[in-house]
Amino acid sequence: GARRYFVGGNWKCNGALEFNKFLIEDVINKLEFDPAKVDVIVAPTTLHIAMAKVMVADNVKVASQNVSLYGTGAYTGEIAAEQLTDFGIEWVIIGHSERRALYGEANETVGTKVSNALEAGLNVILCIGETLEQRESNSTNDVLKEQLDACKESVKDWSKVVIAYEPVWAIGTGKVATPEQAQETHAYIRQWMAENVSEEVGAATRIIYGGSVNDKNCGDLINQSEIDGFLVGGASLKLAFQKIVSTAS
Ligand code: G2H
Repeated sequence: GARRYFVGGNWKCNGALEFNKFLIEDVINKLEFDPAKVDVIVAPTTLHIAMAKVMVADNVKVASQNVSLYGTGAYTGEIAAEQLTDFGIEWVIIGHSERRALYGEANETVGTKVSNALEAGLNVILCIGETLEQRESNSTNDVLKEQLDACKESVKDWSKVVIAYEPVWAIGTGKVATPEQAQETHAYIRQWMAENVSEEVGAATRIIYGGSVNDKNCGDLINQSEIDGFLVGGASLKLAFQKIVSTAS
């Protein structure tokens, strides 16, 4: 496609020293891809970022799954954006539906995190998506619009942002969006960008799909013109990740 593909592995709260060693040595470091055609990112737990950073091959970047809403200071348990950049981390996932649903991250919080992360020099994987109830009541585009509107003022340079469309009903459920559903929704997101930012930015921004992507369904999804890659959860913990990356390269 016109845009460089992007595949992220979101390990969520999975992994341990032995398992990560296997995953990095036998899956990640054996990936075959052309870095000119696809960006490959892995996001271990915060605890395991350091080990992953030392161990992964040069062509793979390590991302954080989250970032503090605040800077450095008296914020027990948090990691600030400038600490991630200081550590050499280039990417952060913000607004994942699990953080929105389980940790109360509202749209405004996501917007502030995006702003802080970009100001600190991080690149952002911004996650948006609707619930099943919202899809069934035909409010998908309204929900996405609200999520995007909340980040509009946060972003000065959209080349630092990848949008991950992750329908909540497809996350970890084995119920993947059809290629047509994803294509249609990605097209709406691109339309939002054209109307709210510019045509050029709309055409250039990577929009990736997430939600039960695996080695079986990735081929049909990547064939859609609006799908620029994937954010992969469960399947990023398996050999299947190799197939997914090679499909998008
Ligand atoms: C969606 C995705 C990764 P999974 O959350 O962000 O996870 O592929 O397990 O649905």
